[in-house]
Amino acid sequence: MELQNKIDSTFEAKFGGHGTIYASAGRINLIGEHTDYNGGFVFPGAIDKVIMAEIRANGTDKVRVYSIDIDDYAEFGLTEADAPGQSWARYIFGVCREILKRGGKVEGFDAVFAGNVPLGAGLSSSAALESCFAFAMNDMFNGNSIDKFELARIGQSTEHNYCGVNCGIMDQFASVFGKKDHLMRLDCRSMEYEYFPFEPKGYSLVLVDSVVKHELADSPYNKRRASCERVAKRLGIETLRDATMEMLEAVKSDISAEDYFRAKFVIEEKERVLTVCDALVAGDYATVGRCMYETHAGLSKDYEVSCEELDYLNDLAKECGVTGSRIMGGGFGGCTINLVKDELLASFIETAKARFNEKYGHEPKIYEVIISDGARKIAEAAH
Ligand code: GAF
Repeated sequence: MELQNKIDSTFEAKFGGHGTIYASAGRINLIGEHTDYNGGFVFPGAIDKVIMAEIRANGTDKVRVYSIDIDDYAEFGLTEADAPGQSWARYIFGVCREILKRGGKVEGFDAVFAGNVPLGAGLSSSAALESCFAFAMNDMFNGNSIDKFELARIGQSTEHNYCGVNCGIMDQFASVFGKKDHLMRLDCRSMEYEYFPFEPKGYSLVLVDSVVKHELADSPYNKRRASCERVAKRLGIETLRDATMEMLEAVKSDISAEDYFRAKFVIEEKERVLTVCDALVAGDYATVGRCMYETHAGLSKDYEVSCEELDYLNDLAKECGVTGSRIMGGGFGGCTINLVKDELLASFIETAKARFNEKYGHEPKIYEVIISDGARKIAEAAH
């Protein structure tokens, strides 16, 4: 309620009156990293941390938007030439443009937004922002005629065309389709998905945020994707979804060592998602946890998207007897996701904080994972 009240009073102060309030969620991913753009499986869930926006049509062809968290204001038109300079505003501009390009309708509006999805933690604050505005534009100007998958694609295309990240569909899918107490297994080739109840008995999921973000030059995320696409091309297949280790070994001498290890990780990871889904249904948390550690090792050694701080957090988890732990999201900083027996939770958190602080001079942030709903309307304009 606190977030909603802050947004509502700021909207009133900036624009007068009230708009309609929408929200969309950040996400966790239990397993299936860097598999989405390879046509593989992912297993995310939306969380209780959101980006929330109050929005009202203003009868012009201009968008006027204020970000409370950044304390910055942007104003832009809706043609391609009107792209705003601020990077945060390009997410909103991109969503509007992608809807218009698809033949949808967007008119001028006033908006105020804020959120509690930690930035740079790998919890997809940008997908939450895109999904919040895509959902709102659909409701306000398109009579909810755009289907949910298209809303997710609008967010993804925004990343590709306006933010320079060639991401897969996982984050926007999770943000739009999230359902309280459920994880979702998505097949990123067929786009079939299934909800899995997530109520681990005797275990908790906890995120340990290193609060480091290694901004690496030359877009390492896009480079990982390019490696995978090169190997798929060499194998004569559309995506690595159809690759096996035997196929990869057969071309090993024709591809770079780097590309080989990238593809090896993806081939192994897509199998792990299926193993984890089955194990979860069977209540076999030991297998879930083992796969999480394997994913971390692969992301660190083969895919090379971890960093010293996250490897250290992973080692700490192992040392504390945590059932499963791994870096989560795109990598290069952010947090680990940990599956912890309830009786170990307090001591693990205490140890992780103290030891990380000793080594890196600051405590990691801890977030308990609460699986929640995705994009939604919070309150009508006349609230
Ligand atoms: C980022 C991307 F946006 C996702 O599409 C996905 O590839 C993820 O990294 C890695 O699994 O969050």
